[in-house]
Amino acid sequence: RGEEKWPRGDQKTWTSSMRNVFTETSDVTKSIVNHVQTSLARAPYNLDDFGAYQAAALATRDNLIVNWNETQIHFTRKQPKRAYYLSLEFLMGRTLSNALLNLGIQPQTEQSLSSLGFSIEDVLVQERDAALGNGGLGRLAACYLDSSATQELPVWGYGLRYKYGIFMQLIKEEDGSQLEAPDPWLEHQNPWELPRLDVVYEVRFYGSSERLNDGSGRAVWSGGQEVLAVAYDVMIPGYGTRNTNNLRLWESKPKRGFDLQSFNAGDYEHAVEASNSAAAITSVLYPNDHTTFGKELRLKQQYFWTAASLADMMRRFKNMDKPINEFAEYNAIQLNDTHPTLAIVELMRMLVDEEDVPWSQAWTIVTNTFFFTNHTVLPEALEKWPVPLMQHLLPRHLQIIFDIVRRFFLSVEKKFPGDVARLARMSLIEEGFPQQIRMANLAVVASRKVNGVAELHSELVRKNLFPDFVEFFGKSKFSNVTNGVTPRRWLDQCNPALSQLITDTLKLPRDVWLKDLYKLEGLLQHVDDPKLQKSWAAVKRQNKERLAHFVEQMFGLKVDASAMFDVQIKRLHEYKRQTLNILGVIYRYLLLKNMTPEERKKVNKKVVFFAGKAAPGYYVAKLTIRLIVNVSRVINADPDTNQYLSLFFLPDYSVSLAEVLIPAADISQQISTAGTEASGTSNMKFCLSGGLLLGTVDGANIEIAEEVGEDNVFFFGHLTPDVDKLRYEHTYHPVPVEQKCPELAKVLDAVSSNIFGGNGVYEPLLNTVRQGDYYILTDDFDSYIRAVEMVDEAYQDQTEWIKKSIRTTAKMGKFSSDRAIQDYAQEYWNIESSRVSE
Ligand code: T68
Repeated sequence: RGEEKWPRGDQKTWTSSMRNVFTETSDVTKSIVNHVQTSLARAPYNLDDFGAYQAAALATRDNLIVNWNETQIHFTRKQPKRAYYLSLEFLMGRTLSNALLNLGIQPQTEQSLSSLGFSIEDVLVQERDAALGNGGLGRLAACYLDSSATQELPVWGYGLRYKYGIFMQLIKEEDGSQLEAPDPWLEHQNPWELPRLDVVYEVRFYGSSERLNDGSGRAVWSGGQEVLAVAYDVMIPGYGTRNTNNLRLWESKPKRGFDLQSFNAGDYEHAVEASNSAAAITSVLYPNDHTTFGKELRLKQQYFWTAASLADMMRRFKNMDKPINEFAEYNAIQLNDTHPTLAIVELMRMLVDEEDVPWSQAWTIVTNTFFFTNHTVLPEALEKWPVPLMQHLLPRHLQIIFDIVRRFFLSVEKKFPGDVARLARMSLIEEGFPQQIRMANLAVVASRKVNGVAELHSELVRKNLFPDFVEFFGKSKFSNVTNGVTPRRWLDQCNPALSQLITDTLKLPRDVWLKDLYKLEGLLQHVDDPKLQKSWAAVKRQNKERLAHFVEQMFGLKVDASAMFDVQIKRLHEYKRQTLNILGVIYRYLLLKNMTPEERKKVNKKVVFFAGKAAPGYYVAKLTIRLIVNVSRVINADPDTNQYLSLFFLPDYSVSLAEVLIPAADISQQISTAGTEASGTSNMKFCLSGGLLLGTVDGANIEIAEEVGEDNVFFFGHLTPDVDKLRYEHTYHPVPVEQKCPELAKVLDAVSSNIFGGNGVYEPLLNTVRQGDYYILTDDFDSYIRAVEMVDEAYQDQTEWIKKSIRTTAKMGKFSSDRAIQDYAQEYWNIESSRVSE
C-alpha cells in the first residue's frame, strides 16, 4: 500500500479506523451483542439459539470479510497465474464452525457465547447445510477449496447459486418409502455470501448465428433471450493463514423486470413469462448423479454458468493489460467432470468472435488453459447432448463444435489414414437419431491434461474410456490425481476428541499436523502403548454414545453403544450395492432367529446404519431404501434378536449428518462392484477417524490398503478384470441363484415371502439379482459373508482391533486434500502460493 497515492481523504483517518480480525473474547462479545441489537433488531430477553447463531455468524463474517478483502487486494496487485475450479456442485455443509477454526477464534467465541448464556454446540447446529451438490463430486470440490485457501494458492471456485439445493428426504410412515421435499436453504438468508450486485454479465440463449465468411472464421450471434448473471461471493478461509479465497456463485435474473407492453395490455401472465424463465435457470440443483437426461434446462444451467464465469475471468485478465496470447500463462481452468465442457467452446467463441484471434491461435490458447477430471466410468453417466437441442439453444456453439470436429478429424486422418472405425469412435459427434455431442470427447480433445480420481480409475479411464485418445495424444496427457479430503473438517471439527488425543500423542501443535497430515505416522510409535489404546477406545466410545443419543432422540429406541457400529452412507445406487449390505443383514437376522438364546450370547453385537438419498426417478434405488426401512422395523422390534442386531436408516443424509456418523463408526462398508466406484472419499474420512474398512478391491480402497497394509482392511469379492467375464456368463450361461448361491437364495425368498411386508413390491429389486445380476451380487455374496465373519472375529479381540484402528489413522497422510491440491497446483496448473501478510 505504501507507494501508492491514497485514493480519497486522509489516509490516517482511514487506516486508524480499519479493524483487524478480533482475537479478544471481549471484542467477539461486543460484536455479537452489537449484531443482536442492530442487524437482527432483537432484544436479549427473547433471543433463542437461532438468533444467537445468526449474531455469531454475522460477527464471524465481519472477520472473514476483512481477510477476504485483503486477499483479493493482495492477488490483484501481485498478478500471479490463477486457477479456476469450475464445478456445478459445491457441497459445503455448515460454515460457522469451520470459519471459527480457520480464523483461530473458536475458544473465544465459545467463551463469549457461554457468558451470553448459550452453548456453542446448540448454536452451531442451528445452521442449515449449504447442500448445493449430490455427493462425492460436490463434496470433493468443497474440500479442494478448503485446501487451496489453506495452501495460500490463488484459486477461485465458480458455480451456481441454486435457490433449492439437493432435496430433503423424508421417509413415509405408512410404507417406509422415500419422499422428496424442497430444500429452501436461503429462507433465513445466508450470512456467508456477499451479493455483488455490481458484478453482472449478460448471457444469451437461442437466436441465430451468421458466419462472416471473410476467411476469419468469425460469426455474429444475435437475437434470442438475454439473461443476467449476478455474482454472489462465498468466503473460503484458509486454516492458519489470513488468505481467504473466493467461491463465486451465479444467480440468474431477467434483464428486464417484466414485459411492460403485455402488462399494459392486461396480459399479466405473459408479462412475467420471460422473467420467470430467466429466474428458473438457477432455481434448482438437478438431483441425478451418474445419469444424464438431456434436459434443456440443465444445458441452460451449464451454459449460463460457464459463460458468466469466463466473462468474469476475461475481465480480470484484461485488467492486467497483458496480450491476449498470454491468457493461458495467467489462467488455468479445471473442469470438474464434463458439466462445464461448454466453457471450452465459449472461450473459443470469445477469442475468435470478440477478440479477433485467428482460429488456430485461439485453439492453442484453449488447449493450454483447460484441464479435465473424469469422475466415473459408468456409461450412463457420460454426458451427451442432442445436436438439435444445441442448435436451438446455442447455435454459435454448435458451429464451433463442428469446426473443432472437422479439424480434429483431419489430424486423426493424418495419423491413421483410412481408419474410419477409429474416426467414428473418436468423433465428438455420435451418429444416430438424433446425433449427439459427446462432451467427454470434447473435453479430452481440448484439455492439456485428463485425470481420473484414483489409480485404478485412471487406469480404466486410459484403457476403457479413451484408449484411442491415449494412442493419439500419447500417454502423458492422461494421469492420476487420487482424491483427498480436508482433515480440518473431517478430523478436527467432526472428531475433536480424537484430534486432541492425536495432538497429545504426537506432542506436536495441532496446526502442524493438520497442515501436514503425513505427521500422523508418528502415531505408529505408540501403537503398543496401553495408555494410548485405552484413550483411543474411549474416544471412539464417546463418539458412539453421541450417535446413539442422536438416534434415540430420532427413533425413540435404545441404542447399545457397546455394540459394533457398522456404517454405509452414500448416494443410493445399484453399483454401490447397498442391496448387498441389506441382504447380508437379513442373512444375519435369519441366522440369529435360528439360534438358541445360549448361542446368541456368543454373537458379536452389531448396530447397522444406512443413510443416503436416491435420485427421485431411480425406481430400484428407492425400493432399496424401502426394503432397508421395513427390515429395520421388523428387526428392531424382534425381542429374540434385537439385543444382538439392530438396524437404522437415518433420513436426509447430509454433510452434517456425516460429521456425526463417521467418527462413531467401528467399520464402514465400501462395497461397490469392482471397477465401478471411481474413488470414493468417505472411505478416507472413516479411516481418518479410525474406522476400519470392509470393502471391495475398488477405487481408493486399494490405495488405502496399500498405505495401512492389507492385514488392517477387510477385502472381499471379485476383482475388476473378472467382472466382464462374470457378466458375460450371466447373459449367456445363466445359473439359477438357488444353485449358484443357496444362502443368498434363502435370503431372497425370505423377502419374497413378505416377512418384511410389502406384498411383492420388492420383486423388481430382487429380480435385478435373480436375473442379469449386472452388479454381480450372486458372485460376491459368499465372499462378502465370509468377510463380515472375519470382521466379527477381529472385533472380539479389542486390543488388536484398536491397534488396527490406530494404524489406519496413522497412515492417512496421503488422503489429505492438501496433497491432492498440491498435485494439481504443481503438475497441472503451474501456480504458486502467496501469503497475505499479517
Ligand atoms: C463421484 N461422482 C464418484 N458424481 O462416484 C466417486 N455425477 O467415486 C468419487 O470419489 C467422487 O465423485 C469424487 O471424485 C459423483 O459424485 C455426481 O455426483 C454426479 C452429479 C451429476 C452428474 C453426474
